[in-house]
Amino acid sequence: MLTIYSDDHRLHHGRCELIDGELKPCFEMPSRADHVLKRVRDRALGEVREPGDFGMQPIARVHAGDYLEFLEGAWARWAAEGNPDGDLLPFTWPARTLRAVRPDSLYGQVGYYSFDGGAPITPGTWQAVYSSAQVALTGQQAIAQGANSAFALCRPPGHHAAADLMGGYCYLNNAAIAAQACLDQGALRVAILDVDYHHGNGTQSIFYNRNDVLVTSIHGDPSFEFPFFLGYADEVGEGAGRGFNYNLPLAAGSDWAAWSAALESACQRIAAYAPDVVLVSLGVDTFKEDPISQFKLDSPDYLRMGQRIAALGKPTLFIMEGGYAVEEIGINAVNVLEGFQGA
Ligand code: SS9
Ligand code: ZN
Repeated sequence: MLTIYSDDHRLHHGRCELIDGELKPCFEMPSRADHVLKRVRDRALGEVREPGDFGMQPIARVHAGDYLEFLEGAWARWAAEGNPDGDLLPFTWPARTLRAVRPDSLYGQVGYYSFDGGAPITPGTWQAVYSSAQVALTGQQAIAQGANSAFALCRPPGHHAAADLMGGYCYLNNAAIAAQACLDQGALRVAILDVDYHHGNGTQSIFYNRNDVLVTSIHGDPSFEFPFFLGYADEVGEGAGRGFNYNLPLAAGSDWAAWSAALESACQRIAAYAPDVVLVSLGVDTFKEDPISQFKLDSPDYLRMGQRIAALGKPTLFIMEGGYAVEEIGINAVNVLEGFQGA
């Protein structure tokens, strides 16, 4: 299987996140991608290729122009205002009772364009997220040219990013950008299977009123888990999109028995949809040792996950999302790919 990877991910290295009342080093760190790449090479999965550059056009098909302009320019504004020593982080959001009108100030705008305080902007964030989207688009191109599978080793991840919102370590929605590119190049139906431990709220919101992208997601129930405000089973899509969003929230402590039953259900829905291509938002934070998650999958389970996805029999693009048990992230992610290939 072809892997697409860019070193540019290193340019994004947030310093800290607020957790349990303390500032701790960001869980979403560059060594995550290093471990995955090393495992891809150790297992001789296949060629590792640099991304091409498809420019801003395919990104602007998914994200709002004003949001992209903000993201690209935010660090320069932060530095010009004389604050270059720390990451730019939001601390006020247009929540209920406040007006969701974009203010002129940088602090106002960083709150306006985010839904949590988990997406720091650093000097290299824009270049890193731009390249991460190009990694996904290069994987999409390989599939469009006839590959039966590819692995976009994206970092930063993307599934929490909506059309004009960052959050949950995500800035540009790599999976949504790749899905839209498939459609723009002639695919009629794209299915997204989001197996990250967290609900892919950004992906859901981008396609919520559309029937050309089926969004399915298996995740920790938002009644107890981030992102808390989206991801319930009764969110089935709206308008033309009604019936084309399928959430499978699971209880804390879910193991492979519970998880694989949800996977079976998601796969049956995907098969009934008869998509031209399947995009897998591949988070491995479902792992039993993940430091911020509460599922109980074990490393061999990821082989079975890949096997079941392969049984769909569709061209499949895997797009890296979360996974914070850094030592095991490579084993678990590549197990999915090897399970897919060996099936
Ligand atoms: C409190 C914990 C926030 C965000 C998790 C984002 C996962 C992306 N700082 N956790 S896959
Ligand atoms: Zn996650």
